[in-house]
Amino acid sequence: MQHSTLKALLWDVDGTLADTEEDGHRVAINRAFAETGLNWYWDSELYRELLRVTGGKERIKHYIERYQPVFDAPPDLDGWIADLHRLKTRHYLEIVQSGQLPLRPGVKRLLTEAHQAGLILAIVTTTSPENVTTLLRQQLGESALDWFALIAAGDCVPHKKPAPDIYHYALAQLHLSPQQCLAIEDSENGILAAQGAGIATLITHNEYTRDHAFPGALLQLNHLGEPGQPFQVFGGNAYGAGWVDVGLLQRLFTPISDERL
Ligand code: XBP
Ligand code: MG
Repeated sequence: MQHSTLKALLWDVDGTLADTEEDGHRVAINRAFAETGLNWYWDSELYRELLRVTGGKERIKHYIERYQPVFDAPPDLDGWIADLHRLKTRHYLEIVQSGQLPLRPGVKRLLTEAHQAGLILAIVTTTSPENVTTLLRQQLGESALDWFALIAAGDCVPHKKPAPDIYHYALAQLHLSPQQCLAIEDSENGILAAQGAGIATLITHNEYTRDHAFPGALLQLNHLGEPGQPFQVFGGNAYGAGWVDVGLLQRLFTPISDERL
């Protein structure tokens, strides 16, 4: 087993940093549908299924193909979807800027502690870049953006999660090996992407992803915990801890060695 020191935390955004899907992305896309004069509506039950497709544009296209087969699609459907998605993103940014999407338990504490401990911090997400910077600015303040060595987001790679592309891109940009990194994710697509790049992964599931499968997760929790608000363990060994701090991450950190891939 090749042993490396933990050098970097690679953070997913939606469902991990904050519960952005139910009251953020889902509300925003429904507002975009309404503003465009479409009678489409994604309730929570349908959205749970649609979340299996990552990427807002890809999700809209999947919805049309699967649920609106008789939709009179414009000649340039991809261009039309891109315009609709830009409208959705505008609504989403308004929701983020209103402060309605707080960081999940333990996120601000662990980001701060990891930054102070000298760990490299990076964002590795399927969502659009402006969604990330706006959420970080709103919830952590302008200066916190400097904590992140990289924001790898959205269309910067051809294939979104569960493909490992975005994680490979992040490793290349950071000049790090997978054995030096730990990913923090919330979904099956997320862990498949991270582990596909050989990166050990800690899961904090949410109401949308609690029934997903997380094969090989270092730890599966309901959130990162706070002193006085302990996490619940759903998989792995947390050594009796009640919240995730740098010390626990270093104790947990077991790089995925080649023989485990
Ligand atoms: C989650 C996603 C994103 C969001 C919507 O990304 O799949 O597509 O649902 O954002 P992650 P966009 O969990 O990797 O952060 O509409 O900007 O794609
Ligand atoms: Mg996610």
